[in-house]
Amino acid sequence: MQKNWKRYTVTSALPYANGPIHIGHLAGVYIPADIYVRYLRIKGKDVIFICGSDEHGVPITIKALQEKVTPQQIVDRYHAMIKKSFEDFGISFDIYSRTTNKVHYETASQFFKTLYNKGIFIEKTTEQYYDTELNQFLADRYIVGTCPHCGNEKAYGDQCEKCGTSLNPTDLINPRSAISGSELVLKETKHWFLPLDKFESALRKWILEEHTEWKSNVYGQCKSWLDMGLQPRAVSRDLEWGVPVPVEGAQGKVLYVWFDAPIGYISATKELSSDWEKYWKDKDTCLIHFIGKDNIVFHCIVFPAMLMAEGSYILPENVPANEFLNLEGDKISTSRNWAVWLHEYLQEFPGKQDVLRYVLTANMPETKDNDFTWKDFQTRNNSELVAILGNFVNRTLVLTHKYFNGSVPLCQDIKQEEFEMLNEIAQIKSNIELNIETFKFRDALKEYMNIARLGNKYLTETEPWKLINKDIERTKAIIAICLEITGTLAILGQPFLPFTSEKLYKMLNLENITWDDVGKKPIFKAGHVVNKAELLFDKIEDSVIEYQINKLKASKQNFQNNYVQLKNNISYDEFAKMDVRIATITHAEKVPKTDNLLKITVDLGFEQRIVVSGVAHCYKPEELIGKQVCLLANLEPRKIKGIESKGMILFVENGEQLVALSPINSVKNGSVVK
Ligand code: B3M
Ligand code: ZN
Repeated sequence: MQKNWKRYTVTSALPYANGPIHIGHLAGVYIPADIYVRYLRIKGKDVIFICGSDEHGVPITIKALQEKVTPQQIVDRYHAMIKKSFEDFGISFDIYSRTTNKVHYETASQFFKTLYNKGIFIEKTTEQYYDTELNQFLADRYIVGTCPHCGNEKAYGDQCEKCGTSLNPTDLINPRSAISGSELVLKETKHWFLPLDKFESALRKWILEEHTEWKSNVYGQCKSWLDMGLQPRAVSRDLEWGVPVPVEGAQGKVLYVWFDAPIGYISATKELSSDWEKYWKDKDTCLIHFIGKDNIVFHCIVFPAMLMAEGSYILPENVPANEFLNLEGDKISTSRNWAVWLHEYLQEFPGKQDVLRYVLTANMPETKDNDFTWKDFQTRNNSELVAILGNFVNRTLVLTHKYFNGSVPLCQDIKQEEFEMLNEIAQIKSNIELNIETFKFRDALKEYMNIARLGNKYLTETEPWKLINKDIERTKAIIAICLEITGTLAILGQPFLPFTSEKLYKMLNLENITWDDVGKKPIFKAGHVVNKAELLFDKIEDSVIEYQINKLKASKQNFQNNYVQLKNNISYDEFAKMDVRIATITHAEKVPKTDNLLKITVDLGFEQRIVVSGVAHCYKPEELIGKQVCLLANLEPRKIKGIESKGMILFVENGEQLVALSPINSVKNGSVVK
């Protein structure tokens, strides 16, 4: 440990609550952070481990629009799912919060107001595209048009995904709304800008001079951002979903998600501890941000500039960002379902969290992108975890029970080379410590496994089974030494393999021994009784791996057949909440001043309902009269163009067309769809 810090605040990037998490998240951010924090705790440090769901931002509102639900419903679904996945994998946060919490709104608003009142922001009025049908400004991602570089007609306002050019919305030819399809008009709008240029020299000094020890991938990216020169950056957006801008004249404007999200670390700390300020304002606190490389600019430039501007906060001591993990040679992609989702992994490999933690640590993309393959997963499980670590522990415990009834023998006959081996293990422990403290987790894990390799080699070479009947003292010494090594593996394995360590502690009846004791005093006293061996790891067969590889191929195929991806499983209880009824359409008319909306009256038997549906491009009003349709009758009513729409008529997507769903026989209105 470098400076003797009084305490540690460790944060890990707040995952967007718009989808489940996958192995890339674990390898990039959450396993390194968890190893580091578990180590600090074992060393007796005062440390808090902070995370939570990032619940604002355009991707969430896009998903809500796609699914015709509210953004809150999206974040509620995925916040719960993500939180459970982290718990299942032993990512040991002290708090996993969320940025739609009240305390976050208060904290983010107050932070903005402090900067606003200090006159930090530049207020600028610019022209932005406005959707006259929806009556709202559109974020870049909601604007589509023709790319001026390659002619792609579905380029977005921030980037053309075909040729990769980054764009401004005003670069697009024939820009239109990606939501309503309507033409757009340019309208003036005011936003607040953080003058990053004003903090450029302070940031340059802080990073390039005072933190030359940062990882080269982080240091290098910061240097190139600083060398390009920093520009003022808008910290507000014309959106409904987000933390409202807390000043006069900011109606319909929210904080830019990357302004509010990092403040989520602070608000989560407030939730965790009334003593939160010492973790964010005391110079003796070491603040560490674990993130992926795509978040470096926000954690090393934007957020530190915000903290400098506010004036009372400490700055991060280190930001050990990892690179990306690929999957079977291809980028992990949510939209292409090219991922290993944590919730699915646990269904298919129950109880094997540590196998995945081990493989992802061994392949951690610490300095460059790396690849996860199912073959490597199987090989590391079978030839490292089973054949080395599991095998050594198992043989040691089996022999201890076979020769000494499970009791640790008195060891009186240690040879010089055995002392040397135990010293080598003590040295390995120091290497593990140094590697963890300098964020080299792959190397730390390799060192850890060298202890198991040494144990395995020692047991194989000394062959106690050949000595037991002719030299009991030597047999006692060998078994006692193997138990010491097994105990060392239990204690030093805690940051990496928490589930396995817990099993080992139970098998060895380990207690009252600390990390620091290892290598300084014997772990076991003669006569200590250990329990029977349990299998720590079992072999993974080829068929299991083939299934996983075929599953990935199928999702690639699926995507290529452009089936709409299946949504995540829901419970029967969730399905049962929906109340779908049969109703007859008795009247339909176009909604004035709209291209695609019909105001439809349906007869539910027990009542008449008005529903607004976007199907004018598929049906003339008169075509619908008398038709029986399926109505989601208990959907929260919504105001659409001033009309209260109560429910949703179900249509099937058929390419660009929408086809009404109708029972094949006519039934009584109000009948329940099961
Ligand atoms: N929500 C995650 C990402 O960019 C982003 C991190 C916020 S940390 C304050 O994938
Ligand atoms: Zn293009």
